[in-house]
Amino acid sequence: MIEGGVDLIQLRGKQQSLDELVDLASDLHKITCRSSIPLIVNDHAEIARKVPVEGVHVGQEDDSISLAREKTGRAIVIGKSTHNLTQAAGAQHEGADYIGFGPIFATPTKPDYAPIGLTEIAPVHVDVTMPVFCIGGVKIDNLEQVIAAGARRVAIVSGLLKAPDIVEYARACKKLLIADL
Ligand code: 3NM
Repeated sequence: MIEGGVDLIQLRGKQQSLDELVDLASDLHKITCRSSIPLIVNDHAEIARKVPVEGVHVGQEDDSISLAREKTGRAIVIGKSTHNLTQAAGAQHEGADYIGFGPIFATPTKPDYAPIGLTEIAPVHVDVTMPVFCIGGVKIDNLEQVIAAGARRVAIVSGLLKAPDIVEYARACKKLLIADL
């Protein structure tokens, strides 16, 4: 992914224990820091006390931004998942550094959430000033559509992980995103 040009990486391991995630974060950080790619850990702010990750990501049901900041004990990027315009504005008010916004399309990676579609992508960029990462079912095949709807940044999970050639897939996605800047 790094070779293909991703700008940051999030470690998301819903099935892993905290100890396993600490070990994974530590191993991953040795790789990401060589390329100055920020590593963000999902859900567990306390990992940031043990591993020098650059950020923590929380969901709507997880710690508040301020509690997550407190748990890390240091200056760090904190992002939040949001699923509608109200939550996006709320995350900005709460002091998030960036938001995830989605799921844009239905996705088996997050099966319990109804897709929000493309229509709120442009409005969310008007409502909030921090970076917005559109997420959920985003793939190389629909990326141009997502960009045309107003997205500047995307987070891709299964598209990348299932790609026959991850480097080329990341590179192709990056090319489409950069072309639109
Ligand atoms: N969060 P894929 S959608 C982890 O909407 C995650 O907050 C979402 O995976 C949200 O690229 C999602 O495989 C899954 O669809 C993204």
